[in-house]
Formats: sequence, structure tokens, C-alpha cells
Amino acid sequence: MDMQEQLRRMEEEAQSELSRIADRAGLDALRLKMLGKKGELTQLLRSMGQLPAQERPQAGQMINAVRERLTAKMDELESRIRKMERQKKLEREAIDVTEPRAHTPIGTAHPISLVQDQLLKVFTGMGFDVVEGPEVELDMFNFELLNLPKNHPARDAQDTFYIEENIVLRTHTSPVQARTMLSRKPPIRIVCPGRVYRADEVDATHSPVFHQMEGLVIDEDVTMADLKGTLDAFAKALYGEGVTTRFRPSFFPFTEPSAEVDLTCMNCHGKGCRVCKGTGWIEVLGAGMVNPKVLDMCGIDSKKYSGFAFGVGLERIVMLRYGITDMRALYEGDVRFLSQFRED
Ligand code: 2U9
Repeated sequence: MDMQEQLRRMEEEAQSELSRIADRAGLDALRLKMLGKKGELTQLLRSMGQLPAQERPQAGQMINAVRERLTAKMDELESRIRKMERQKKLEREAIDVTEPRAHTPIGTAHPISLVQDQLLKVFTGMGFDVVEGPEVELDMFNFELLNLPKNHPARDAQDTFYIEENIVLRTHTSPVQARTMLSRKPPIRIVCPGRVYRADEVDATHSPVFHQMEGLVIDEDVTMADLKGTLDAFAKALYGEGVTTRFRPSFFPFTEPSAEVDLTCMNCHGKGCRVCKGTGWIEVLGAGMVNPKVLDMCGIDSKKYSGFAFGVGLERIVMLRYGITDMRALYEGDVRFLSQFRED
């Protein structure tokens, strides 16, 4: 068989194979079979050396023409295959944007967090820093430096969870203030929110774990008027202009003088109702001027500086705000209860 006939058959066969190929693997195989290093056409080109010299140019031209035709056909098929693959990929990855999504419940902030955030906003707005500290505390920071010596009744084993003889679960956030006084110089203006622990029986108004926010201001010439003004501004920011404060004398070892602080009842605006038991006032804060003994123990010169402190229980504010009558609902984690406090 002469070369021309061989070439014709080769092309015919390749064309017929090409018409049957439907995927990339098949095309690659044919390309290799015809045009690869050991491909049929390549071999034919090589064997040209055996032809008489005058026939070579024409043979070369013919082989090249076949190669060009096949290459063009293969390239065309390749582009068709690529389109097909892309189409298949798109179909495989299709997303039905109209399909209803699986229900993903969205959580809400806990009502205690909502109230804590609101209080922090008010105090940071007045220039207070927010400071946090450990919940497992040294006796020294929780009691000693706050003028609660070893035999003080507030340290009774009934009130305090002891980890070791000198390590307790903090019973208030006051140790955070004591630590801050030891590490910072006045002026100090801080609020300390956080979880505190007391060995109380659980009932509608008591829990062994609850939340407080305490505040401390220390500078030169800080007076009871500053305390009153600050808490008054706090009450108004929280409940509106019509709300004011009332101070009643009290006692805390860490403040002197000390006061229980009432706010105008936000339910009846002072007229007297069920919530305030007819008095027109609601007790929400404790406060006082920092006991000079405490200032000195915490490394602050009580002759040069004075300060005030206050404390508020967050649970009480939360219960008043949302009309919750049993504190236990705040700790049970029932989403039917908690989802009622979404603020959006
Ligand atoms: C330092 C000095 C003084 C913090 C204070 C109170 C008054 C107070 C209660 C409110 C409700 C606790 O959660 S509650 O039961 N707190 O009445 N706390 S003055 O006084 C401090 C704290 C730290 C160094």
C-alpha cells in the first residue's frame, strides 16, 4: 500500500473515531494515538526518510494537511466537550433559591445581659471604666481589705462558699474595686459587673448565684453630693426624668456613712401601688462614702482622697423591668421564657 493510501485510511479511521468520541478521555487517547510522539501520523512523517528525495516534499505537505485537519477537528470537539462539562457542573451544583430553608433558631441575649448592657451604657456614658475580676477570690480581697475582718458575721459559713480556708467564691464584686485601688492611682471611676455567690437557699427572690454591678469613684474632694448626683443621673437615664432617688441611713463595713437608695416607683410614678407596696419608692441600690480605713488598706491616702461606692443587684432590676415574679425563671434556660426578651 502506498503512503497516500495509508494516509487516506488513517484519516478516514481517525474521522470515524472522532465522530464516536463523547468525552475528554476518549479525545486525549485519540490525540495520543494519532499525533503523540509515537502516534501514527508522527511515525508516518518519520518514515518519509525512506521515500525517494523527489517525493518527500509532496508527502510532507500531505501529511501536514491531514494533521492540520485532524487537529482542527479535535480542537473543535474539545471545545464542545468543555462546554458540555461546564453545563453538567452547573446542573450538578444548581441551588434552588426558592426552596424553604431548614429552620435555624436565633438566640437572644439573656434578660440579665440586656439589663447589664444597659447599665454599662449609662455608666460608661458618665465616664466610668468597666473592670472585671476573678470569681474565685482570695479572702484578703473579698473581705479583709473591705473592713470585714475574720470574725465578722457577714463572713459566716452560711453566706460564703469556701474553696479553701483563704479562698472563696466572691460574695460581691467589691474585690475588683479593691484590686483596682491597689493597681491604679486616683482619679478612679469604675463599674464592676459580674457574677457573685452566696450560700442562700433558692426561692422566688434568692439564688446562690446572682449578678451585681458595683461602682467606685475616688478623687480629691469627692463628696456625698457627687454620690447623690451620680445615682440621680443614673436613675433618670434608666427610667426617665420623672424618677429621683431617696437616701436612707444604713450600714456597710466598707462605707461610712452608708445608705440604702430608693428610686421613685417606675410603675406608679410615686403614687403608691402594688409593686412599691404603697410607698411610692423601690429599693434598688446600696451606697456610701468609702470607709477611710478601706482607702488606706488599699493603698490610697485617706487624708488626700475620698470616694463613694455603690452596689446594685441586677436580678432585682430585671424582675422589676419585665414583671418577673420568680427569680428561678432566670436560671432555668427555658427558651419559651427567654425568647420573650428579644430586643430587635
Ligand atoms: C470598695 C469600697 C466600697 C460597694 C457597695 C453596696 C453599698 C451595696 C448591695 C446592693 C444589692 C449588694 O447585690 S446587693 O445585695 N451593695 O449595698 N455595695 S456600697 O462598696 C464598696 C466596694 C468596694 C473598695
